[in-house]
Amino acid sequence: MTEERAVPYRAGFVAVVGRPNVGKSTLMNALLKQKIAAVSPRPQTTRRRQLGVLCLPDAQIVLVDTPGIHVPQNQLGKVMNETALAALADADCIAWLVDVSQAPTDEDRLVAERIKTVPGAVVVLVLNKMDLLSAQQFAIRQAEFAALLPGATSLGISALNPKTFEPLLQALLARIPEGMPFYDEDQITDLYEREIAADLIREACLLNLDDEIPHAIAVRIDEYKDRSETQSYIAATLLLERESHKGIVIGRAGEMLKKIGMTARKAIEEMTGRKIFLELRVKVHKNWRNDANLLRQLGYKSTEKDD
Ligand SMILES: Nc1nc2c(ncn2[C@@H]2O[C@H](COP(=O)(O)OP(=O)(O)OP(=O)(O)O)[C@@H](O)[C@H]2O)c(=O)[nH]1
Ligand SMILES: [Mg+2]
Repeated sequence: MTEERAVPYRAGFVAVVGRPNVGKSTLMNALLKQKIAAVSPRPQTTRRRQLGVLCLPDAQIVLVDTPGIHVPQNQLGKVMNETALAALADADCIAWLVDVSQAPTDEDRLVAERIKTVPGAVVVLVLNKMDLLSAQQFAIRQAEFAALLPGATSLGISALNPKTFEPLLQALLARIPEGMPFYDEDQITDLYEREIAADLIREACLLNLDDEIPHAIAVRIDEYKDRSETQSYIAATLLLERESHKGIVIGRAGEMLKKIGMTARKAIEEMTGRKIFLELRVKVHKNWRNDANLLRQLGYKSTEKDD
């Protein structure tokens, strides 16, 4: 017996793209009402593609969080950009996120140019952080950003305020095709818990360390064991790019590493709902951001074909 639906079911992929730090991961977490992606006040927090499966009564929107598109300084940056560009090409709809509290930057223009190269791209320009400016300033900025990609629908949101999400959801729903769901209702993301934990440890580095140092850190999970229904043990290594970073990351009498560990543990406990025992080690792997093999081992890769 087939079930009759008044509204046809819709399902599709929405690539969430934009320059770094505009709020892509914040928005994905907020739409899912669950923190699955690292977020920080610093650019280049996200390093890989991550799906967020949003199930609505008559639709499944598969959000694709991506690294911020930027001018790369190393192999890691190149891989991050390739990842974002591959997501652009594969999507049913592109949600181009910008920070409307700031004037368009060269990186925003770079993103617009990339989107223009996607044949038949369906784009919603999402002006995020509208909480930071007046309605009048918003209108001026909206016109400035819209001029970078003529023809795209644009709307304002604040990823910190779910009350602003309805017009965005309606715009996305109208732009994804009719079809069956791609994922089970209970699958929120495609990353394993251990991969999200690695990102949350990196998030803790970004929140506690200054300058360039956290950008030169990678996290490798060495062990991830459930000790019981309610407890897990995680051992992870922070890979640093230089010997001189070691002292800073460890800190006087190990204080900094302890602080990073505490921040990360809390975030992982919230994500898993379990008590976490976290052990962090530090190791130098010179120039790892240009080591293609290590980047692949760490899960930073541009396309599925690298698997
Ligand atoms: N005021 C305000 N801040 C926001 C909003 N959305 C995100 N933020 C903040 O912006 C910063 C960057 O957010 P992320 O979600 O990490 O940005 P991203 O675009 O994923 O950044 P990358 O992963 O580096 O590309 C964080 O400090 C967020 O709290 C918003 O709507 N309003
Ligand atoms: Mg991000």
